[in-house]
Amino acid sequence: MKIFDIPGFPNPLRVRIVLAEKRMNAQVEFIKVDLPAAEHKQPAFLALNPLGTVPVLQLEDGTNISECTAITEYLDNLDGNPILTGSTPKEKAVIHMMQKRAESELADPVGIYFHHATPGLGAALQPYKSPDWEGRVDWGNRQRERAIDGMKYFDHLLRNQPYIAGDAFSMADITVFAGLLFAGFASIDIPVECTALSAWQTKVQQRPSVKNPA
Ligand SMILES: N[C@@H](CCC(=O)N[C@@H](CS)C(=O)NCC(=O)O)C(=O)O
Repeated sequence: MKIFDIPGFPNPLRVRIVLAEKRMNAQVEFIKVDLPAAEHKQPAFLALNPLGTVPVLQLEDGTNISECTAITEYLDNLDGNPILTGSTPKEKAVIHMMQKRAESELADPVGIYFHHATPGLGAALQPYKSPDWEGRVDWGNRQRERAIDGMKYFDHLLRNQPYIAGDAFSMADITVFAGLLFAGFASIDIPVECTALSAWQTKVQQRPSVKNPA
């Protein structure tokens, strides 16, 4: 299997944590995509993922799978022993619900803020991401507020349960963790009163897969 991505970026990290949790590092070859140079907006990469985002998992038969959730489902279920995406219908439903909230209430608003209210990844990429970005700053700043509301939501949740989807670590935790990483990169701090969220972040940072992702 091949993974097209760039190390250190939030969504690639999600899949790299999954690979480490599943001990599958040796099964994957990484191919670096130059995001600041907008390599992922050129025809060769758009043939892999028309949405122009990383990561992309390419299977041996040439199938290209984008979207971290889909990639995670594939990798987690390959050995018939899912540990991150649930094994019962109820577990799967709750994990997917929380995973979606992690994207829609935290990671996505951070991304919109970063790409539309700041210079983002720089001059080569900005024309693809936000051609008239100076006209979108207000909208981008509103997403910053939404991301902070998302942090408060997850903080509230974590006051009563150890992990985002309940009692066990799951892909929803990985998505919130990556969302917070992106927020830090975009200089959106966790509010000081969100002590449960900060404590959870510290706990997740201690996991071997997070300390040493693929
Ligand atoms: N929903 C996508 C998000 C992927 C994504 O936004 N990846 C970022 C890297 S962290 C990216 O490709 N950014 C460059 C761009 O959007 O132009 C997923 O789950 O894979």
